[in-house]
Amino acid sequence: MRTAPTILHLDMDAFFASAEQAAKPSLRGKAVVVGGLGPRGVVATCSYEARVFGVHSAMPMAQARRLAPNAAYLVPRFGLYREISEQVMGLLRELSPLVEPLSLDEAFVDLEAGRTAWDEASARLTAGKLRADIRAVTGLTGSVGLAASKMLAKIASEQAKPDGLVLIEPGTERALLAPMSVRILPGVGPATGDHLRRGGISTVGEIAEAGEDELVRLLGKAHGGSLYAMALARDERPVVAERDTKSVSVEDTYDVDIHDRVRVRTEVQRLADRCVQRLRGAHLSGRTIVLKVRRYDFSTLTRSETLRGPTDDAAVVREAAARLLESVDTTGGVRLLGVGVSGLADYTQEDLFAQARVAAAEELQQAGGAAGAGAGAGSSGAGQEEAAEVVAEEPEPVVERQWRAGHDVRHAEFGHGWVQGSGLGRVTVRFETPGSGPGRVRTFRSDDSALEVAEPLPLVGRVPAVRGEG
Ligand code: DCP
Ligand code: MG
Repeated sequence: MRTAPTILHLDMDAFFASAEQAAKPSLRGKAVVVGGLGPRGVVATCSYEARVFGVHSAMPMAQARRLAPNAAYLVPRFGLYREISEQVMGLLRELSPLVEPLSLDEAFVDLEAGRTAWDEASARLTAGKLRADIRAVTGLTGSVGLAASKMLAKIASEQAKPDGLVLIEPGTERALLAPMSVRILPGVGPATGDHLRRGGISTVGEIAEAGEDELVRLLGKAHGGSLYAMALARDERPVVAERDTKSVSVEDTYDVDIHDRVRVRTEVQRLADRCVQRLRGAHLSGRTIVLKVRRYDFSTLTRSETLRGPTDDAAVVREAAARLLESVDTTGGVRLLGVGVSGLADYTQEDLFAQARVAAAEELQQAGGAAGAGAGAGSSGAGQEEAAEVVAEEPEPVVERQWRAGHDVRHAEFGHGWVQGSGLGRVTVRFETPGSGPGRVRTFRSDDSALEVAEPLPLVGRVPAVRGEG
């Protein structure tokens, strides 16, 4: 096992609920419950303010409503959470090629492999900067654990919650674990926990005292043996990057739509360069170049081109992105641009530039309305498949008049807001945005033609360079 606390575990705080609070100023500091609102709905998560009442993930929504009748109840907006998750994972990938996401809001990072930390001091510094960056880029807080193993890093981030950083010094692990419940160990669920308790073992220290033979007797060779090792804080599991299923991509949302075609081209070049920087930072190369364009009306197109071999050459990526852009009409204005590389390999070949240009097999496709291009695209090959995957990931936004609690709307006169409630032919809207103060509530007829469904706004104002243009 390593001797420095260079494995980092990040877990965002009350993730879905925090995203909703960031989007809706009137809910900050308030009890917010996100989940299914139908009769059989369950709580996905809730804000820390709601946890005080005993509400928690996976609880039936009806029970949550009894415990916290005055909380705000919202349905999840996965598109928004996925975008934030991509921003967070992007920041993690800047720290190391070894990033292992566990869910939308949680990942392990091997800082040593990224040479961003090698001892306690550098690990603390890197983690502190990461937390500040996450806050600046997403507007949300995440908690970070640092330790010499995955198990301890995860325990540390749990202790750090909310909005904290905990480092477990190598050498202190066993003393720290000893009084804790066996349930803290990975792989110990309620059933194993009960089984151990019947065998007279309820703390991690008691596992260590019982000895390996006793554990194997109770739980069998594989499970018993591995639990005994974990109890002694022996956890050699490496951080495993999911590079085969991921792509490296960067994107920017512009405060003001870009209309100037020359400006769009320049932005695409800049994004291509940034994407290559990130690719190289991760010691990767990729075969498929993906361009993503979200237009003024939120229609989102992806175009991709698959080269014969992988590249990490900025000129190749720039040229491919520019070629892809030529097939996209941007006259109405562009609000988001992205460049990604997928089909990743962890080697590069110097001479691919010439080869790639000659061999470039252009595969264009249009994924109307699909967002999230460049992320999650498969590595296996044809651009066609990737487009299909992107479409499946995020279906076209529903354009029917369906006022879902928590979703964004736009009113011709009052501007951007969100649905606070609806029913009996009425819809109540609170008019506020991530950057505004708490807003006013107004009620409309649910068939009011001045009201339309809107996309989530970015939680943090971005790209100062573009401000004031367009
Ligand atoms: N989630 C879900 N259903 C669950 C658990 C979680 O839909 N049973 C979703 C909602 C959470 C997100 O996954 O916001 C992340 O899960 P976490 O367990 O990390 O919980 P939170 O981030 O909400 O809170 P915490 O601060 O405890 O991490
Ligand atoms: Mg979390």
